Amino acid sequence: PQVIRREDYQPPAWLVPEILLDFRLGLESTNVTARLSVRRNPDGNGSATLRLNGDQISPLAVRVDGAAVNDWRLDGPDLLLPLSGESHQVEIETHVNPASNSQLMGLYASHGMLCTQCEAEGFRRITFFPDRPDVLSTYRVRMSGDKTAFPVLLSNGNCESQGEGEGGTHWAEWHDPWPKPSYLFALVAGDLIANHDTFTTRSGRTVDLNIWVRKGDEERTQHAMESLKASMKWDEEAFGREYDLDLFNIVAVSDFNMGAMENKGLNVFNTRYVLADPETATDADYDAIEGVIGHEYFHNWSGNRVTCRDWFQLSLKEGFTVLRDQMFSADMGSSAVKRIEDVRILRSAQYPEDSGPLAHSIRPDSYQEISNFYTATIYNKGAEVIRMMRTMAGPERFRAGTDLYFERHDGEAATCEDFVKAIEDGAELDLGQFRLWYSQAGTPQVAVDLEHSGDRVVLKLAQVVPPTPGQPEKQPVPVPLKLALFDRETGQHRGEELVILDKPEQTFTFEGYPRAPVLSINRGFSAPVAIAFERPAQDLVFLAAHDDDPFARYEAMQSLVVQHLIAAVGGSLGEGARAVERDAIGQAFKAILADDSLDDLMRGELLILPAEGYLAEQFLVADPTAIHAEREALKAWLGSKLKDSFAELHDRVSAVSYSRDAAARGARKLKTQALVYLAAGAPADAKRRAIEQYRQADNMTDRQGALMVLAGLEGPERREALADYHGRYSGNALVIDKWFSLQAGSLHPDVLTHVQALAEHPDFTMANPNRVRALYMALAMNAKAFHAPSGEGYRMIGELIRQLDPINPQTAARFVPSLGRWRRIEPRRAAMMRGELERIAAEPSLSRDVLEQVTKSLG
Ligand code: BAL
Ligand code: ZN
Repeated sequence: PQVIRREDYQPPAWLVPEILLDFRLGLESTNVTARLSVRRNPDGNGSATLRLNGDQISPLAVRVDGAAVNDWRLDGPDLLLPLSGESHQVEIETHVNPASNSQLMGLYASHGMLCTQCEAEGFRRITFFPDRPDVLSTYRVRMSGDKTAFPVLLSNGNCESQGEGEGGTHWAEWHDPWPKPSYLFALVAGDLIANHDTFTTRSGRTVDLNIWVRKGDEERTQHAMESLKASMKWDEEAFGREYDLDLFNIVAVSDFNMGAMENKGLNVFNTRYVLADPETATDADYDAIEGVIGHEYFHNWSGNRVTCRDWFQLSLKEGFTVLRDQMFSADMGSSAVKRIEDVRILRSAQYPEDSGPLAHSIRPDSYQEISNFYTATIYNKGAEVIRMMRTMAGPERFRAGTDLYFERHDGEAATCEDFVKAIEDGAELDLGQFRLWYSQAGTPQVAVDLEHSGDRVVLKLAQVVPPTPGQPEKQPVPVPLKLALFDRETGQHRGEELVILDKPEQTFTFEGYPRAPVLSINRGFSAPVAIAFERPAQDLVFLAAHDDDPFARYEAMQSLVVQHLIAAVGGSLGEGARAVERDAIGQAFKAILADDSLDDLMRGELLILPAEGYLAEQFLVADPTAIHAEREALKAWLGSKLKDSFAELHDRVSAVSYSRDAAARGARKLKTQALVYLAAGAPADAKRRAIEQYRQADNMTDRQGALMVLAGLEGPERREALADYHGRYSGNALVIDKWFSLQAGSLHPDVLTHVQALAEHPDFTMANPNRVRALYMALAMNAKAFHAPSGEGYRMIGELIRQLDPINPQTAARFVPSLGRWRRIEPRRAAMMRGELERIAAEPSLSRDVLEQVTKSLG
């Protein structure tokens, strides 16, 4: 397969300032005529040949300046057209069958509607075009189709005219005044209904807002609409960015590869990030909707007005936009809890990527299939890297930097380097060495040592950036670390400091400390690094109780538990030491349960045990069964030791009635957490409570929490609750997705048998990515089932990848990393995981998506 390299970038030889698209729509047959105004690029290589990318399409007709031509040729999937002059009108006709498009890239059919997904390279499955993000065009789109099947016809920009056609058809013409790359093109046609509202921008313009859904779903769009209006207001205030069209449309689609897509003026969303009401959506669903609506809206500036020069710059728009959506959600709710959640995602999804065979820097150097690079590294580590610039500059200077970035590059296809330079100039920050964060992969490891003598504290820091595939040697990066030194008697510190570790080893000295202080470091998670700091459990207990930085408090709890579980799994813990350490953890839990100064949302964070994936990361070679067993044993010990406290907690929060305010959401979070600990330590009481919680539930958070606990237990109550839930919500695809996930992700010993049966269930389909992920991603993330000693979990995921690849390669490839971590798993299982990858690699025709991931994972 061809490897695309960043260093090979060449400006396009031809530009396309304008394009006119004419769609004659049909579910099984759509004809597309594209008229391109092309102009030779003065900065291009002067080639007289216009290269138009295609993918599984063929030209029905090619015309240049109105005359049919036949001197074009195909170069693989691309069309090459010789052109003699400086500018021409090129017209091409193509034909597509949306109903047979199971890849869900390009133009496809979903439940009788037509929609598009073009990022990254889907536009070339619709028509021939220079399908690269640095070719910006203004779009006029005409579409016509059956009025009954497609009463609503949408594209980017504004609808300029519409009318009736012959034979029960109608048509509409849309115009988007803002030049954009082809990946931001969108078209939707279907029988949809809108939740309509308006937003008045800070300059006084009224923007029409529509959220389009299938009939019957409109009642569940209000939260999305509120989130959209809040996003529009927030971007004006936080980044000075105002919306730039008179219309903003969102369409919800149930068959969708991604979460959502930021097409200019016409965002297309996976239904799961639009539809919510208390009966069917959990609090986490509500939060996710707010975050994704914000994310896509914020792309209007960070992505659309300033786009990417090439796909190696993907983090330019994604990292920055994730940071913006994180800041937005933090401002809308609890910033402390949001920060903790963001770090948890980074550690569970990105750290394993950074230490595995698919590790890549946030600005990669090469790829085979760009769809494989929509990763936690590009998105979440990308956001952390930009967040570090903000930490070093401070909010005001950072804002000056982003203002300068938007001003300099508005209307352009920019690079990550352009962004860094704008922040450097606007925020007056030297980012010379900092650029290494863009080019080097791997999570920096920072070793911490603290010495105290007399009045002096000496902090010794050392960093190593570990080798990653293709990058054996690394240089030290600047690591901004916020820290505080606590007096262990008063529980106070003298103010937070920011130190920058930018050498392999560095020492920082602090005077005036007659008592050895307790160090709180990487406060607020100021740098995306792994800290190694061995210290007494009592210091962690102290910070868990006293740290005034909420993230640091959470981190102290996590470290306390991680230190204990590493020792327990490693077999280095005698019974005496185990009892002492468990006691320290139990004391810390008790203090958190009793601390009146905590709100329940934050209390919930402090009571979460570190994820198994994060624990596995602490070992060079992990034994997932041992990690699972020790973690469950600790959970059971806590559940039994503190059963009265958890029962009391469950009683207290069960009395709080449903509302969307923070107190009630905190109560619901703790309700299920208390159940989870009780299920591990006092199962009979937990079962009774879970049944009661399920029966009394007037919202999905409570019902799902109870069902999750019941799904892990034996007995008829489990079957009854699962059957009740399925019957209650049959027909609601998003809730049935949860029904699949809960079973595949459960603690029940027979999960693998359940998953096998669920794959045969009439509600299961390989055609819907949400349903596939609901069943199989839940299994791949269920460490106990996935890593079952028989290897059956690996076989099921391997078989899924082989079966799904011909249907939807993009989604299939997302499952490869779970098997790809074989080198970090104990040898017997590693051999079985590797065996599955080899079986996939032996398939006669693999997609580029899966082939790239499998080859790199085996390499
Ligand atoms: N651009 C793809 C979807 C997203 O990140 O918003
Ligand atoms: Zn995005």
